[in-house]
Amino acid sequence: MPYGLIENAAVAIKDNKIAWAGSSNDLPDRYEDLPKTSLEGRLVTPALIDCHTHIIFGGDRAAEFEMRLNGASYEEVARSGGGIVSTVTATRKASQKELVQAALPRVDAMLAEGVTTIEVKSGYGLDVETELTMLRAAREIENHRNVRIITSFLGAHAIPEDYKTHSDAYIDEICIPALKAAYKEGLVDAVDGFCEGIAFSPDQIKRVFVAARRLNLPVKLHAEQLSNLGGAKLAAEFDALSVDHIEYLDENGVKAISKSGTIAVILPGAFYTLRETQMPPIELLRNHKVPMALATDCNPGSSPMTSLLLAMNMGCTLFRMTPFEALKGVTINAAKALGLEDCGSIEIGKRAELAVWDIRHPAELSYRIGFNSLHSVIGKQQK
Ligand code: DI6
Ligand code: FE
Repeated sequence: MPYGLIENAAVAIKDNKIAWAGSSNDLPDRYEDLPKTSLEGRLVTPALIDCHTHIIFGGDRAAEFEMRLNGASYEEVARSGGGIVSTVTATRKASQKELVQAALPRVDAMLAEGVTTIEVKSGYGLDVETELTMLRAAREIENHRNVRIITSFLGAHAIPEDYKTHSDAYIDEICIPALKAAYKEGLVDAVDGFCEGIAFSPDQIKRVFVAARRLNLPVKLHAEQLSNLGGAKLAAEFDALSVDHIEYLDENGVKAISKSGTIAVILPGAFYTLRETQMPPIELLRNHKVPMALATDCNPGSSPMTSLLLAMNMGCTLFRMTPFEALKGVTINAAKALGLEDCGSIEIGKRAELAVWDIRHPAELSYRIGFNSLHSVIGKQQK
């Protein structure tokens, strides 16, 4: 049965872990004494995982969105202080507390759709102090909400104004020192980069990855989003957890990540916002058995989206992913993209984090547009 769907199922939970799952007729006697909750025939899935977000940032870019729709050119937007630079400026000005307060409503929107794990990147500081502040803010979210936060250091996200003409020096003087300082404080779960003509070259990313390897940290990469620089192949050489965006990934790149066991993270929110026309190579990924994940890419520029359910719908409608692939993309494959083995499926020993839905069939999660059928979330999340 696709989805491994079980009618009239029961799940036994002990010590916040799944102790047993199967048909309720087969529930072993030893669980009879546990307190019971009836879900009245509702559908249960693993709780959702958003494995790629930039949810911590200062300010917003609504004004520039409006400017562009009123006919302003990219240059005019940039000259009036718009674009990623404006987010960097606003993020540097914000305190840790302000960054957390600004992020919480976005976090709440995700939690309301059954998400219990969110990956959060740095990358709008681009100086040592602000990169650290962003990661501290990300970790602090766990003190305010019942959610598990996984961090990625993204110092190599964009070239700050004062390093425009010498981005190599940025890698040496800011990015790698910031990574080391963040690691020392326990703020880094993985190391990410943006490998692109408008950002960093494969050679520069490689230096960041070498630094990550020395610290024993896993890597992932924004690769092949706007062009094909061979970022995915480089990431595969470092056994990357994931390569993300990948609209311009070709078959050689797909082969490389299939060998390294790297997850392909599909981000339809950015594709949609940028009105991209190059589709990620879903069929090639399928043929080479590369597991696919789906995420919001929540960020103020290319994906101001907080709905993982909408990302599922877009993955299906824009990219022809199947609803089954979409659900795996926000559960088990999203867990793998974060290197997590204790969540993402309903299996004995995993964290008891379940989403309960007012639907009959799992395809309804991807089929609806802008409708939230979450009934409740079960299970206390533990870090
Ligand atoms: N790829 C993107 O689409 C965003 N970052 C990245 O690496 C853009 C971020 C922004 O415009 O604020
Ligand atoms: Fe991103």
